[in-house]
Amino acid sequence: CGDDSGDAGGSGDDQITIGFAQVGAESGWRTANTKSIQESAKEAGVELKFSDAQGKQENQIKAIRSFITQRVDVIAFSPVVESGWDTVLKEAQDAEIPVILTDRAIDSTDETLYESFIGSDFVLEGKKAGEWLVDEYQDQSDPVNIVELQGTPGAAPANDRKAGFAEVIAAEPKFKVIASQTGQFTRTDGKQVMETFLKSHDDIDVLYAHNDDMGLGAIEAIEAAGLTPGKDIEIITVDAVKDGMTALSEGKINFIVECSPLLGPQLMDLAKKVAAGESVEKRVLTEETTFTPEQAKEALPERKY
Ligand code: GYE
Repeated sequence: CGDDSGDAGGSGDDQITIGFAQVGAESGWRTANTKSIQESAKEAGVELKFSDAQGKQENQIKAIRSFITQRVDVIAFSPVVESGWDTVLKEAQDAEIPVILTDRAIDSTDETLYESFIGSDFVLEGKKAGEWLVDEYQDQSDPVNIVELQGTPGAAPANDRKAGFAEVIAAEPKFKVIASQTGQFTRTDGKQVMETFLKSHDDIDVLYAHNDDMGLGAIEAIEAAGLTPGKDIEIITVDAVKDGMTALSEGKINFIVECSPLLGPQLMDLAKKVAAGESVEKRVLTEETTFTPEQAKEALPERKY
């Protein structure tokens, strides 16, 4: 595309170019999300310029600036963290390139900086995790000691999953979060941080991990400490990727709140509309469910990611 020096990106036909700045490859969720975006771009006949920021905001900002220079039709990205986007998004706006937030939100007060935000309600996910816990321990009056593995500091899903969970369990003082630290949404950090939790606390009842990968890493640490995950320590995670669902079906995880990474088809749809100057919904919510071990067993054979 773009042999005409006058119009590098927005050619007259309906082929559009999307510049997508991805967070990185920190988790199974992210891998499935990348695959969904790449495959659906191909299916939709969209040219995709894909950049992997390796977890760094500065790399995402660089990628967005390069998409502006290349004059793509639409910029989409999944913000590593919530804050610090106004300047670069203003640059996109000045260049008249529409932006679609994918998966994660930003905390800017200027809503004109993006056309649409497609993704999950992370506060709701945290609440669902909390509600399961309240129900699970309804007959117990003794304290319930919880440790929490948070996602990437400053990321919307980390902030919101923490907040939603905290709000629900605050209703009952028996629930105590005795330790809460980031595990960066990765298996390695999840394992490492769980090891330190286990060293400083011998009374952990529950682990709440903001994603499956950290939960899976923590399971290794729990087993290495001679404890049984899912029994000695009950585990709640978020995402419901295949490895998480497998651990759930084996009873090593007790409950998973689903967060769908399959945002590709909807993103292509939105991008085409936005590029054609059509108005789109400012907020597109992903539909999600929750899984118990029995439900995981049933869902696993059909699970695509
Ligand atoms: O839950 C986690 C990933 O932003 C919803 O990022 C996404 C989160 C997902 O690394 O596994």
